[in-house]
Amino acid sequence: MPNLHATTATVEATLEILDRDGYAIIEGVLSPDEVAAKKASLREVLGQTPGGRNDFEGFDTRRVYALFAKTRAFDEPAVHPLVLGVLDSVLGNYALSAPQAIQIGPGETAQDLHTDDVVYPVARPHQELVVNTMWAIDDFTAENGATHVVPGSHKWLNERPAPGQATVRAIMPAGSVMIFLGDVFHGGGANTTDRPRLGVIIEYIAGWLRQQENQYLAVPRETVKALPERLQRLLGYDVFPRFLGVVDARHPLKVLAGE
Ligand SMILES: O=C(O)CCC(=O)C(=O)O
Repeated sequence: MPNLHATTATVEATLEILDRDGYAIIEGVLSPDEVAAKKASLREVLGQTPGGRNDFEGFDTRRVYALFAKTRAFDEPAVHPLVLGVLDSVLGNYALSAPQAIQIGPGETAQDLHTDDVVYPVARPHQELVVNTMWAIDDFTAENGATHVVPGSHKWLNERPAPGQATVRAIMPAGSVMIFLGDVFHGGGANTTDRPRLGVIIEYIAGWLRQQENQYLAVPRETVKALPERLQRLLGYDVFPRFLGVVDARHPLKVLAGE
């Protein structure tokens, strides 16, 4: 299946592919200038970020957690209309979970195949709980660690990836986004090149779930106050009808604004 392109991709076409394969790639969402600016915004913070602490994080991989505290470069991608159109349909009401930049360094080995909704102790099959987006800030190639995906595995019940499981690779030029369901098996690829591969994951969860990263502590309140309301809500300053998330019986946006 060829990748979609931002000039012609629709929410409906993306949903159809997501339903069938568990992931969909849309090329050309960010311009080369936007990609360069986003990469530049992460350069310094990546320089101060150590390698991973275990095999899953990747010893040769740098992960920038608490992303929305550290750069404003992903505020717009987080609310991209095509992505939100898909989220409206798949999750309905949603919040950001664990946004992070992932720079897979030379020499990194392939990550174990996993699902992102595994953090929630809910038996399969279940309604969609998580939708993730991987923004390619470098070209993703088979050699530099393009994400492995097991197409259709979002429909598995008890099946798990076999040793040597066949996968497809999320090969995509910088500026693309891969949208993938929380129950599809995937994992970062090995990087056999001499250059790092940078991607940014912006992950969303159903609005009634606990965010994987505690955004109330991850992003300083003064930073949140300066953000557009849509992003404030996505960071968790919202109410899932009717009462989830209230503060002293008030809407968190009002409390945030000091009203
Ligand atoms: O970096 C990638 O390609 C995927 C990483 C991933 O799935 C994860 O860290 O959970």
